[in-house]
Amino acid sequence: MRTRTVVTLKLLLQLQALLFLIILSPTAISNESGSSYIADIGTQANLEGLERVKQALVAPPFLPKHQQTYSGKPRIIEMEMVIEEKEIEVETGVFVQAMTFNGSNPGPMMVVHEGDYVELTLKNPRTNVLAHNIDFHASTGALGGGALTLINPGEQVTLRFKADKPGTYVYHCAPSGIMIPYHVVSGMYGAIMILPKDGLKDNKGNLVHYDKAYYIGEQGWYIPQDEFGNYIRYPNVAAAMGDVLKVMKTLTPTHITFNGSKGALIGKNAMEANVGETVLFIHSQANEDSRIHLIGGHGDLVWPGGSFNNTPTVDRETWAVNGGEAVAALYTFKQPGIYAYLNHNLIEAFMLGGAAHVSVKGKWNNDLMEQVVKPGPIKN
Ligand SMILES: [Cu+2]
Repeated sequence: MRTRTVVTLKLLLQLQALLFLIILSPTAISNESGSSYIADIGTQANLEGLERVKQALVAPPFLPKHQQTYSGKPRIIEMEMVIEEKEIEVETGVFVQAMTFNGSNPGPMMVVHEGDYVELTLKNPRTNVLAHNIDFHASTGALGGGALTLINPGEQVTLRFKADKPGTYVYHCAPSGIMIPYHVVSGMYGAIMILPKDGLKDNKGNLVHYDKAYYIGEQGWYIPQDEFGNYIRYPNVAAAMGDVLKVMKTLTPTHITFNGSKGALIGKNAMEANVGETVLFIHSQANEDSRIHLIGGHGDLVWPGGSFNNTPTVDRETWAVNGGEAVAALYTFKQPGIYAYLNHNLIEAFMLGGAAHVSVKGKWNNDLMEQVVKPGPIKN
């Protein structure tokens, strides 16, 4: 019975995928092999003489190896991601049927330079149940590439787009209709950083360099509960869908995670830095709004909306990350200790899980702060 439901759903989704191509993408037509392409091309890409470079993607919070400045000709940066529908334990004993790019939540951070071409091969293994695609907020046209990348289980597709807007941008799955929020709040998003060729600049136009960079993907999960309040576990993303959509409609997440599970970046998995080091934090939220605060520190430079063409704002206490964007913030640590990096809706941070730690080593600076008298009884 369950198998039949899944198969029927699969067929429905494939039909939906076909309708999506016809309705939402009037310029996308199918050739004989069934793949889609854009008709009536006005400008052809000229890739002659451009170097091809493969980028090995890594799981967040880490970034792939990259140069902070690059003065050569644009390159074609080849990447590959495999879509994985999988179960994730968001907190001890609480499971979700997640959808992921490359098996991590969030998907990997990509790093290229302004003017480069991103050439992504996306694979949807036969073991998955649903059709998926990718919408790059950094790209231009065809629903951010979504109209050209919809693939059923057992298919792969390759998309190329020009990274012409420097900044940090979300990418996410966007199949069609209600599937868009379902896939995104099931974890199917990540981010790309497009660095200016001459590097990041402060508010006065001076070059800035970072010693470390971390990528944090925040998201709300909407996990159904049974009549006794126990979280329900499902066999796959199709079986979970009806109940999860009901919880999604309340707009009230049951869990908020920084990188896939409560405490994923806490304790031995805390982000690390040394006093004197400059750290770039890239924070994305693909659905809900957030407001990021580093307790005991600041955002020395924060690029509004994640665009590196904006002059960074300085000395921020808290900065907005709107649903659907990635924002970069730079901070040079001046004191050692454990810093909480969190969503400053403190209910979301401390009761739902939206928090991480940065463990900073080094020498304390009494000039910046000192406990002058230890706690003790009140004296008259
Ligand atoms: Cu998807």
